[in-house]
Amino acid sequence: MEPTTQLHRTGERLQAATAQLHEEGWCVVPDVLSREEAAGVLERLWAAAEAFRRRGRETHLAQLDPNAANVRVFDLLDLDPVFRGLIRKPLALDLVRELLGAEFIVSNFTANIARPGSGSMNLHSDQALVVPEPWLEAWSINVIWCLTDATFENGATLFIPGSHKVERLAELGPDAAARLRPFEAKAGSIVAMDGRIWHTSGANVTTDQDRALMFAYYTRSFLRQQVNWNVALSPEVQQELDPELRGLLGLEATANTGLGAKLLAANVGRRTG
Ligand SMILES: O=C(O)CCC(=O)C(=O)O
Repeated sequence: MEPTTQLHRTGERLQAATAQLHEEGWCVVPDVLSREEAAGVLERLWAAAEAFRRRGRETHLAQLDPNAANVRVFDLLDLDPVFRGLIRKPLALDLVRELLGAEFIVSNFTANIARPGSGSMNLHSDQALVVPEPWLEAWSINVIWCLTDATFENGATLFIPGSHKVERLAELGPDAAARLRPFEAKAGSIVAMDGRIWHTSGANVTTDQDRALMFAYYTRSFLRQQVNWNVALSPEVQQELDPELRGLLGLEATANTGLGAKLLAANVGRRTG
């Protein structure tokens, strides 16, 4: 295929994906990484999990997962530059910008490897974790990096279609769990999920397949991040960050001034004289 045709097709695919993100609250973009690249990142993730444990941190969190078959890795951005590359991947940032607008920051970046025998966590929306109801607009988005295939059997994330329209907890209804559907995607795909979508991890009922996903969580820049990057990133890592990444992490000296700047520009009710 001619490179321009290929670009055109990629553009069309992305347009369809972003339209779906707006309408349905989620979309899957395949082949963001090749299978080989995804396998390479997965190798680095396992190394990061080891390094995380060497820091004395647990990869099983009983408050999140029913057993140790879920391997949780936090501190990704501190542990390996490969993750600092993924968090700012232009295509991921395009999807974020599409939903949240130009002003957003990185709230968190974590991994959950669901190994055979792992079970589901509690149903939640990521926006509900950081903003009290009502949830009227998309103020957050999760970009899920699939490092392995994600299937219903190996524990793909389960979500409730249409739940980005849920404004209050009481609207979820008693049959919420019965409405769950899997986000199935190939290794190397991105699943972009509006922060208001209600979801949970699936149970991995296979005997021999890991399901490895990484969750890059971005919010509007007026929301407090889940992680305080000033503390979570070592001084050495902070030293190497360029201004763009510092800005994305909310590490520049200025914070939470975006809405003020817009208000000033609107020049509302200025006294004349
Ligand atoms: O691992 C999954 O599929 C979902 C994880 C999740 O929603 C979370 O950790 O908040």
